Amino acid sequence: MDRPRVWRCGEFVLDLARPLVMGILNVTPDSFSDGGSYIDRDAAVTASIRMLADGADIIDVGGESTRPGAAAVTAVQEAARVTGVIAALAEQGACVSVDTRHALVASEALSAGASIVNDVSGFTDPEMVRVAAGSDAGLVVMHMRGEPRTMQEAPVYADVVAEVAEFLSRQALALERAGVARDRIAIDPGIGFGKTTEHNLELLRRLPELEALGFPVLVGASRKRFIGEITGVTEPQARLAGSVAAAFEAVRRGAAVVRVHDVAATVQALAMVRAIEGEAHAR
Ligand code: HH2
Repeated sequence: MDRPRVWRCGEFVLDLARPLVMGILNVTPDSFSDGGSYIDRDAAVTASIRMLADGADIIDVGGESTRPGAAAVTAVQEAARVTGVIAALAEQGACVSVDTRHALVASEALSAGASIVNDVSGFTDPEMVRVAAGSDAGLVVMHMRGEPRTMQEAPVYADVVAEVAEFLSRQALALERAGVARDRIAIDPGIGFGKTTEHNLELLRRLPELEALGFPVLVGASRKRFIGEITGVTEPQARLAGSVAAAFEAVRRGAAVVRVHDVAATVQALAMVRAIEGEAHAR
């Protein structure tokens, strides 16, 4: 299957000739690595503008922590957290993604100017599919085993890559059947969502098998627990080098988009890699 050249996300046609960087903005009080910092709207907007200046292509705004064991918030609370920030960023011309599992939040975020719906439950909710089909937004279909609260309870797979690939192609097909154009869909193995360290490593190692499904592949490994387990670095903010290495290896194996906390360092690393590989220096 040909590698997709663009990812259509609302008014944005994102060129996939070089890897894209999605900067993470958590407007939550309890996210695992930066929770609490951006609960204030102005601080959230300032942090996002910084990420854009550092070279982020997309800002992913989330109002619910999906960290293992995180407490649930209502969709109304979640929408209230994200819509103001999304509107402010969209007004600045940014390509904004909303990280949500809730159709109500997705719908309000799109009205506020979001161009992408990033659904960690992989569009398994028919209401979410309906919202997606009624928009022209880009969509991220992510694989998660179970629920955030329980997902790390001894996940078992016969073949993690085959099971993730099967789920992602099934969900992408369901979106296409609902009327979503294929070039709006990206897929994501969901690093850390109901997976052990070994599962995460295998997914990264065998990423070309997901790329072969013919959709842009998004990978979010930044600061995650498996990096801590491998390196012994317990503080998420101190996992920069491990996160950059994971982003680099993901891109080398075909990832089209990397979702990261540390935009400047990731952009710098990817620019070096491209230059050494002989591609244009400019990003
Ligand atoms: N990971 C997290 C949240 N959303 N979305 C996609 N598409 N892929 C991911 O790997 C992914 C995601 C978890 O990280 P983070 O947002 O930093 O933390 P929290 O879940 O605590 O908000």
